[in-house]
Amino acid sequence: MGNDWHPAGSSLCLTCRSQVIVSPVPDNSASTRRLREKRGSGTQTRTLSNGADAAAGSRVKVVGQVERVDGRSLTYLEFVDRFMKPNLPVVLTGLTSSWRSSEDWTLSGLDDRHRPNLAFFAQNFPSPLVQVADCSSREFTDQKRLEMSMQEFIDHWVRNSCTGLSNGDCEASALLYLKDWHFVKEYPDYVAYTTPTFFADDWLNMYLDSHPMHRDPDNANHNNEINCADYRFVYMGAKGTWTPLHADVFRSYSWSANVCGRKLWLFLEPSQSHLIFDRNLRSSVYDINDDVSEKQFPEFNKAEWLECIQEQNEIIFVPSGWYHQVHNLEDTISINHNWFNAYNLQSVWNLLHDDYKVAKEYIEDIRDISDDFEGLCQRNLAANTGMNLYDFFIFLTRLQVILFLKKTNCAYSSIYNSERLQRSQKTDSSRHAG
Ligand SMILES: O=C(O)CCC(=O)C(=O)O
Ligand SMILES: [Fe+2]
Repeated sequence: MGNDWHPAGSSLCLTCRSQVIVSPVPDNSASTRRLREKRGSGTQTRTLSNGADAAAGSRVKVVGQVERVDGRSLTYLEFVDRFMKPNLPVVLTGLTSSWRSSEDWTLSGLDDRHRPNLAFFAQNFPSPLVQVADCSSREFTDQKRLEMSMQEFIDHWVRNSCTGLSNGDCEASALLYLKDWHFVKEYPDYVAYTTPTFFADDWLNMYLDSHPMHRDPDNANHNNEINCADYRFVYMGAKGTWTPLHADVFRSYSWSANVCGRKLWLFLEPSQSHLIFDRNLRSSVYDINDDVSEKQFPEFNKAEWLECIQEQNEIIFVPSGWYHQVHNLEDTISINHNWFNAYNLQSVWNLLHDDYKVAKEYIEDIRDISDDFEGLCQRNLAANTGMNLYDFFIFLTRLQVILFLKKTNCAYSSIYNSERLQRSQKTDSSRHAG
């Protein structure tokens, strides 16, 4: 969809994963409490987290479950033919048994179910600043983001944990969800997991290991160029934390592995995306379990959802452009990557092209008085979508070189680094000479 638009100047983190919408909308979401599930003739309701009931009127029509396949008996070509090429979700089992994260990051609990080893995180990964979503406050099209240290986040989690309290009397306090933590970048020497072969053809993170996706000329930090952010994340949240309805950044694929805990996913296929938008195709539903206004979103009730409960050690493949909403049904840690490759590059281009048209329309009224209208469009496009048309063409050009060198077994990053070194030495010596 090309409707993911923030007004220029909004502070979208370029490596946040969700690509969400548009102009400010009033915060009318009473966050998720109850999922109404209509099957056949009856409507079932299911409690998702502690708290009040969802207002009547919300209807989530679940028409099927996501397929589950044992990843150990699936070949790469089968994965491509059955899921990646046709752009269909799947849950893969049996792929995480050797991961260090499964061992270090969890404590064993009842019935072989593990729970997060929070003390391990506080001790071993004392990140000074992590991004945390406050699941009960909406800010534009996403949850309100806060920054805090890992220790503060863990302290909050422990203080508010219901585990072990017989009266269920939890402190009424914000449900905080650590999201988009660039774990691999921050702790490159700690190998928490290996990317399963099915998801290894990843042009996005391969590129970002040596280049930034977008460089704002007003804000360039050339010295730091090599430390470009990536789309490899860890998510950690207590039972009840959740992620609002969205499609992923750049219309990338994502994969998400539960190191421990369980998640409920609701998926909507791309051909139905228009059903969750308002009449002007400007804003989309934030929380599908909310009392979605029929007046604002007249077609919402027609949407047909696929559901999946993802267990510990299972990996879900999220195809391009599928809207999804996610709820942690237990205290959960997951590893999530976004990526694209030849199979979904067309979707990335379609999104960029659509967003470019929206960017232009948005400032059409100042075209005549702008010195550099096209430049402004590209700047806004990058601010809202994470890259602009120039970034995309540069990406494609460099990518060909990277893929060629990879094929011929040359280490691209060492060539790139030595070039950079030579360039900076030249700049240094001319600076000294001057
Ligand atoms: O686990 C979550 O809360 C959200 C994950 C997600 O949206 C994704 O992996 O694409
Ligand atoms: Fe997502």
